[in-house]
Amino acid sequence: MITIYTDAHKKHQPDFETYDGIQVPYAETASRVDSILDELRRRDMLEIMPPKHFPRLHIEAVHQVGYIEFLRQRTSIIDGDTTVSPSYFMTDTYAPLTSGTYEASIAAVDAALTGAHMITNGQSLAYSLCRPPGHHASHHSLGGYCYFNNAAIAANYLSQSGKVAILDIDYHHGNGTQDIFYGRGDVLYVSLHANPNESYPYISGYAGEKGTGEGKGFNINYPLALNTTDRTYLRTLESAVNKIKSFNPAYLIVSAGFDTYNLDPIGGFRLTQGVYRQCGKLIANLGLPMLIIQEGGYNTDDLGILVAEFLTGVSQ
Ligand code: Q9C
Ligand code: ZN
Repeated sequence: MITIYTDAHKKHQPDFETYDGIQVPYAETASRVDSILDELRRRDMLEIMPPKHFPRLHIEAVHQVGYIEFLRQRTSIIDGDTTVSPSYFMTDTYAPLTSGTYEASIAAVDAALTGAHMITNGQSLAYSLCRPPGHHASHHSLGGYCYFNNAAIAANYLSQSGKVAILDIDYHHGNGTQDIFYGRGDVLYVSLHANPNESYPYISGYAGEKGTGEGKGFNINYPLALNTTDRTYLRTLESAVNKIKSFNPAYLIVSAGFDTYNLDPIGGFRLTQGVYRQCGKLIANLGLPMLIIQEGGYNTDDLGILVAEFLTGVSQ
């Protein structure tokens, strides 16, 4: 398994996120990545490839230029280790800025695009270990630990060579990815996530959100109840996979979050370690060229195990 990775993410280590005006510890830590790298190495599954740098036009195809420039300029004037809670271009207060946030976010996009490029060159499977994650970032807004939408940028890049399906298995609905492709019929967005009436991001993820215009029917949400178990999750994933099969895409992108785990400090599902390998197998059964993009997952003790199990499943 090729893991596309650079340690540029370490430039982004905010001290806090803001919850109802109160500063609380930042859950999206750099140590998440160590957990993943350590476990893949331990299992002899780690083959690191550094990302190549891609021109900004690929980001501009998805995000507003004013928003990209805001991130670049606002972070460039941040002093030392200060963490800034931005006032503009935000969906919520869970994506603070540091002096290295822009560079780290660009590196995460490069990891996603490098994976996408490899897939168009005949590689059947790649894993982009992106940090920060991306699926909550929309055309001109950050939120939920996300700045640039890595999966959306990779999907848009791949869409130049064929239809693309995005399967989002993070605990949270990928509001950014949904927004970006809501009017497009050439990119299918399918997401399994916690019911937005009881979980973040609250603003979207309902089953009735099906796309608009040419995109009508190409946005599929599976909201799931708190305490969802392996059995229900796998059954739902099977339906999602069947929708992707009917769409008949040339490429599959998986927005892979692991905050669905029963011991995740943020998520509210009850998935066990063993289910991630089964999820991987189910998805791999589609037989599509596949780019896996890292999203959430906050139990740093076990995150590496969950990722390794999933990657084992997709490789079988
Ligand atoms: N008390 C990702 O998994 N925190 N982002 C909600 C509510 C924000 C999650 C906490 C969660 C963002 C990529
Ligand atoms: Zn999440």
